[in-house]
Amino acid sequence: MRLFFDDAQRTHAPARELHNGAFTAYAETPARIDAILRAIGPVEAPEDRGEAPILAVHTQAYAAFLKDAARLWRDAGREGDAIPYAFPVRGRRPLDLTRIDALIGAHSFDATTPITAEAWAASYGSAQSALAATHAVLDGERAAFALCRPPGHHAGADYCGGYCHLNTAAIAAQAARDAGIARVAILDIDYHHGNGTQDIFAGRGDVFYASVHADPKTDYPFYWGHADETGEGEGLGTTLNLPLPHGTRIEAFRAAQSTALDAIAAFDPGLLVVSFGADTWEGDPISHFALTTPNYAVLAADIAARGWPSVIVMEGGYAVDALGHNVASFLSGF
Ligand code: OKP
Ligand code: ZN
Repeated sequence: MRLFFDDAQRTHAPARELHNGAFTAYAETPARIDAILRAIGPVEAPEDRGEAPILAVHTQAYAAFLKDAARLWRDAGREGDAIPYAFPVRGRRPLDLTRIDALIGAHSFDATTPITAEAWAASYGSAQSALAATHAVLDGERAAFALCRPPGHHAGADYCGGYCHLNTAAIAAQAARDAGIARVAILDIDYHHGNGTQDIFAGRGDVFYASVHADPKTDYPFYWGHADETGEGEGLGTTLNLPLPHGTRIEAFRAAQSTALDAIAAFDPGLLVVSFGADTWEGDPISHFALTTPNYAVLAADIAARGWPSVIVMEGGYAVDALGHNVASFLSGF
């Protein structure tokens, strides 16, 4: 399997995040990259396909904000990473605001996603890795893996959150659409619901989004991922949410994934994007499922058995010592 990663993806390294009312060490560290690389072996650097495939998903204003935020933060006399504190909860409308605190709140849905000076370059590399894997599959590979970090599935068209800036799964899916694949499906098996991916495609009938995740009644991101969210307008019926309780083990997870795969099969996609998170592992420090390392090969084999050309993008997984083994197990199942 071809594997893609860009060294620029290492550079984004926030110092701290707001967690349960206190600043703690940022969980989504560059060390995650080395853990995965040690386990999966040599990777290819992606070709640079420019900003167009990113702007096919994200707004120009949001991209400009990601590039500018750290400089605006410094210009305001601040040190460290840019962090929002005010959010336009009651309706978002196009106000011409320029103060950093107004911009960052308008382009964020949480306070746990600091914007560093390197956030754009690292996320741009992550997006290019996803695009390289997508084009490898479009060119005939059965499956390809993008070591995306920062992750992507919480990022919407014009907002960041959940350690994510650019939605790599959405960028991959849209690139496949733009290459002529009529129907694309996204299977999200990270522990957390991929609210950004859902938002991006909720109103579209050409991209199916299915997610197996921790119940948002108990887990972040709380406001998305409930079972009654099934899409809107032309996209009605092409969103499927399968929330599961704390303590979920392989039997229940595998059954839910089968339900998602059956729904995707009925949609009959020409290409599958898998948002893979290893934060469903039993020892993950911020999550509460109980999958084991060998379980990932089983889940991947179930996906591969469906026969769709598949692009795998990395999402979460925060138990750094086990992360590489969990990713290697998953890829072995393909
Ligand atoms: C990103 B991905 C609250 C912790 C929540 C954000 C989690 C983002 C997960 N105390 N922090 O889906 O793995
Ligand atoms: Zn996650």
